[in-house]
Amino acid sequence: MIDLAVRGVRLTGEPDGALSDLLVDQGRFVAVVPAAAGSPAAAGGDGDDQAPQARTVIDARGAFASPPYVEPHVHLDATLTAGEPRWNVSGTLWEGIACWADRKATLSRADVIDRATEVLRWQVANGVLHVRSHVDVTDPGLVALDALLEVRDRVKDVVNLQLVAFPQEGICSFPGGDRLVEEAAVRGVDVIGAIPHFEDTREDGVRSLEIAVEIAVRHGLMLDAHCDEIDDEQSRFAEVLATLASRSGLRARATASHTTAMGSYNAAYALKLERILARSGVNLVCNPLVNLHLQGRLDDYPKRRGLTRVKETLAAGINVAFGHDDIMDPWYPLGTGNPVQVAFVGAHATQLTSPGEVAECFAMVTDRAAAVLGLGDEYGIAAGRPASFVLLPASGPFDVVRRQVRPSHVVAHGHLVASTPPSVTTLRWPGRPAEPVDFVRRR
Ligand code: 17E
Ligand code: FE2
Repeated sequence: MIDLAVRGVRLTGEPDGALSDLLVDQGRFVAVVPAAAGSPAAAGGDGDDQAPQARTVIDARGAFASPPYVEPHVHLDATLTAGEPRWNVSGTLWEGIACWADRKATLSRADVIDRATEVLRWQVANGVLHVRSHVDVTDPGLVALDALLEVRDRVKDVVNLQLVAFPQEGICSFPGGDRLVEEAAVRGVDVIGAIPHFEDTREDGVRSLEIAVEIAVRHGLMLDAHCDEIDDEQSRFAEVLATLASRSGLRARATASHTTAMGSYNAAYALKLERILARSGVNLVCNPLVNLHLQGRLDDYPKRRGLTRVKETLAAGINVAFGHDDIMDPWYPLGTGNPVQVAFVGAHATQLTSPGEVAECFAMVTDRAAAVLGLGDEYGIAAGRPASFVLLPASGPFDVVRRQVRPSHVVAHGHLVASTPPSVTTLRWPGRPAEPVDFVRRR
């Protein structure tokens, strides 16, 4: 008797109609097998003999089973503070940082725990079971850091939370910035951050990356820097990050987030940079919702999109993921923490719109984001791995993104943690009987 059997799922890459069963025990997949004939076998039920008995059976009815969504970039310390103490009227990154500095002064541990937990609940309901959150450590009290360390522990049975020591106001430009990042490493963050384009000088920007890499290596941590998040084509810290990642050995354990200036570089420099990035093995994270909103604010027309070069960097063999970045905070007033919206908008914004490219956008919120977090064998649908997955009533990744399909089931370590019944729209077309519409093209 095993804990859970999921009967009749479609796995990515399988030919149409080939269904599988997922067998789960003690929180891990024990086998992924061709679907057993006959109806689902519940404990004590009358299923066929070859199918092992399970305490719980989910009849997937041909739903697409995917590893869970992975959120590679969000700011849970600031989430749900939009409008506090004032709204970001200009819509720039810089006014957002100023609004946040005011709000940061009023933070309490309970306030951070309450907001972060609320958004993690939304994320899990959307099928996200791995989250990398930045937390601003340019606060001598480290209030948000201590709160999120507690949240990380409280939620660990459901969602795997990685924390990045993010020096929002700079490592060199903020008094004691380097000591605060070091202290965050000692208190137990998973990843070291930086923000070189915000430092007062180019030299401080370079120095801040050197400090961040040194702390990461010394503590055995990963690195994820906000890097070149500005419409200034002169902002060129990605080359520094990639080179330090190569020389320090961090490589794929390092990530350059945002890199929006890449959308403004000339072609000659972009080609040079793509080679440096590819050789280094670093990851990129593009945040299409937020950078479409923040960037280009000072442009007349034509207005830049303000995103990194996603299509070109993917083609150069660089791992790129999509992140949400913000959910209702000083930098972005919208959002529900749903990665399918990120993939959908990302497809448009980066012009990844052929069927294969739309499927790639799905990978950028699942497998590619998992690689950013370094999840390795702790991610994916295969025997021995954690039984964490989503069922999507869709034919595959392209269909999920096109129709913005919600997961019907979210399973974390073998436990059903969220379920969504299908929503049905009934069309009453003149002269026809009332009929359901699901936006699937069948002819
Ligand atoms: N801080 C920053 O520097 N950049 C961002 N996109 C956000 C916070 C959300
Ligand atoms: Fe960010």
